Amino acid sequence: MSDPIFEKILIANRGEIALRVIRACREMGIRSVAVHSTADTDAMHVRLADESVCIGPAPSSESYLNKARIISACEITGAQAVHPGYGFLSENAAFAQALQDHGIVFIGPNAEHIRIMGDKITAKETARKLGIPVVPGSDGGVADFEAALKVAETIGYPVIIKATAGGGGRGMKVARNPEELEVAFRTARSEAKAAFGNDEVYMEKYLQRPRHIEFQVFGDGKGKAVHLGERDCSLQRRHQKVFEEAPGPVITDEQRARIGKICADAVAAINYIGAGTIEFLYEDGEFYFIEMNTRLQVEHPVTEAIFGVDLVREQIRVASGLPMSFGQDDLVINGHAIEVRINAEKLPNFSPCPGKVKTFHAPGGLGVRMDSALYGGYSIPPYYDSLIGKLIVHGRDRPEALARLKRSLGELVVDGIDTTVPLFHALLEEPDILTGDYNIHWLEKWLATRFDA
Ligand code: MV4
Repeated sequence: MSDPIFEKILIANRGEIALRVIRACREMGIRSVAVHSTADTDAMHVRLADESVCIGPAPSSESYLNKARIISACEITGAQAVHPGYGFLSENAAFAQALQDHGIVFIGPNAEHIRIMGDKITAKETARKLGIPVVPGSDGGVADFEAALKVAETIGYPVIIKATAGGGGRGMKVARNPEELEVAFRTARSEAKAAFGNDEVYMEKYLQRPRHIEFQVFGDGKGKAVHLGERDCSLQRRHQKVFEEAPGPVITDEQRARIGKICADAVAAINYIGAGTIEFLYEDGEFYFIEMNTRLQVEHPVTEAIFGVDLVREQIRVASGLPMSFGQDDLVINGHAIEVRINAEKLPNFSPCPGKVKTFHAPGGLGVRMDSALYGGYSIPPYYDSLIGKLIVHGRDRPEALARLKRSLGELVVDGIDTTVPLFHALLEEPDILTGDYNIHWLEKWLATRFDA
């Protein structure tokens, strides 16, 4: 093996994340292959890649989610590896396995790690055994209402019932007393069955006002791993993050070092390879594991900003067998970063608003990064996610990052469609946002009082 770096990588994704991966490839001297649906012939990722393959019609199920067509595209173009981005096939264990069976490298964790973390009970059990603090709750699945009552008596009300096959907030029910538990348990079961084809549910103590704090981890697949601190992603609407920042405004250096080491040691112990995120709920100074994501996340740029690392480059390095280019001692936080997600949506209802972009002007200047696949004259197709750009700002401290966010939002021009930009102008007038005093319920409460009162 003279040169372990791949010569050609296929990107099984679209939009800004496809550009993000193409850019890393170009800096590493690796050729890039875009795949696209017939609705994306004019998309920026197709233009920016070295070559492209049309893999099917507009619906994702027939294009970006079609494993066989993506593998065929690898064979046609001679791509040696696939970067899945986020969403689509990024956490699909069968896809990772199928690529391996075809001698193609999946740029991500191995199929077994994806599978373990995709099952929320197995994930929690694995986390607990690895020394990660977890939310008190049932040991595994809860078979019937009688068992649910016993668990609730042990951990105390309120409790939350979650679907084993769920995630992203779907299929959850809260109960504050035994009467509510009966309804919640049966509803959770039947909804889980309908939504995921699996009616297994588990229970946890319900945390009433937590923050969503997630730790970025990275492993070399050979027992070495690091953490890159946390992101606070508490500002969400219907389980969609809208504003993320790093470091977390209320997390201390001591907490970061302690929980970060627990996370890094855990992923090292399982020989985890590549990027991962360990999600916690944080309340009253305590961290409680809820899930692990085995992919690069949408909000990875805030971590890149404060640590000065290129996470996609590292993913490609370790997938090709090279060592990570940094160790824990090299990872020092510099300043503060904030990301806002700009969606093609019309306020106040966040209704998707695809259409033709007349003018697009991205902001710039010191500490400003705009990741977007938009261009003037582009027609946003109605088939995919409404994310059209991420504005990431970096400053020496949080107030500087906030000032830069306000300044750069003012420079951004997206004409022809509605976007969520006005939401961020309004948020930047809120004292709680300026001080960092928010939790997972803050945004929905604020939206309700502002728009529904
Ligand atoms: C919880 C919780 C409170 N207590 N678990 C929602 C998505 C999924 N990842 C986990 N979720 C929650 N789990 C316990 N034991 C509250 C939520 C939750 C939430 C979590 C993170 C970010 C936003 C949220 C919004 C509503 C509920």
